[in-house]
Amino acid sequence: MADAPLNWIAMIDCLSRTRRFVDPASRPVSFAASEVRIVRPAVIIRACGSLSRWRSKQQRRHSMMELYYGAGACSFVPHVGLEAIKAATGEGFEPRAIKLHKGEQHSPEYLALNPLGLVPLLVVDGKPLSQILAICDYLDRRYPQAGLLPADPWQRAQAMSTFAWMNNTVHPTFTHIFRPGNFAEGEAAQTEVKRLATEKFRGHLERIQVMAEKAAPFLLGDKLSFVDAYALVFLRWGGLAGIDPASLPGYRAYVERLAAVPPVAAAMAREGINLETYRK
Ligand SMILES: N[C@@H](CCC(=O)N[C@@H](CS)C(=O)NCC(=O)O)C(=O)O
Repeated sequence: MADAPLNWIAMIDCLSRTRRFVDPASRPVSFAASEVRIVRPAVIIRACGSLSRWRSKQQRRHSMMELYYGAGACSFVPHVGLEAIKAATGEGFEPRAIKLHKGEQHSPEYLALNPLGLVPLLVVDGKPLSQILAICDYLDRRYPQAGLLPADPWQRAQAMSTFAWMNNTVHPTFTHIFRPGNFAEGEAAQTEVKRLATEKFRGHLERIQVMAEKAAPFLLGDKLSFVDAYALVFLRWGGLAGIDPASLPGYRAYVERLAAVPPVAAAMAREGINLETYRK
């Protein structure tokens, strides 16, 4: 086949951006018109293909996501989200375990990243983002193809309403059980805080059970979402608070199904957690 006439300026521009052809450390290349050879289209196509592969690799390299999480903590919610994103898009993340029981969240290195001393923390290209709702909103907007929140504005608002209730009501109720010392002084007062919070927490779990009994198969319908991951966390926490999951059979059956869904199972395996947390 005869060589086709080509726009050689576009070709040189394309090639000069491709590492395979030009050493990035070298000075900019200049060409005299007489030095330019006409090249077959196939060569150009190969060069541009390799340029675009190199660019995607650079983009991935420049878009590193790290998740700081504690095993069994609320950070499980974005953890499941990131596993779902990995399954849907191939985009990976770096998991960074923080041992909450050893107080690693209060280390100077971690406080430099998150002065709140809490997990989860998502670090994107070195920039930290805290708060579950903000992290999950960011992940969903960046990777809508993972379907972690509904696209329809009204359905999304309904989902956010449940998600916000979980984050601002159910979650802090458990904090009163787990860390009563943050809310009252003296043993008797703390025991009372714990007792009252456990009662309220059970009420919240009963409300989630009503939702779980309608799950089809997930709380928001046919797609796994952040609220499913939160629901699993709460049933596990309930067990730690002495709430027998057998007393919430609809909720337990839904969580058992959920635990087998690949992104959920992957996050559980990494965190080394299971559903057997109940103790009297
Ligand atoms: N409002 C925060 C709550 C985060 C939070 O309470 N994280 C807990 C784990 S579930 C934590 O890091 N606790 C560490 C500590 O209390 O020292 C969010 O939405 O991210």
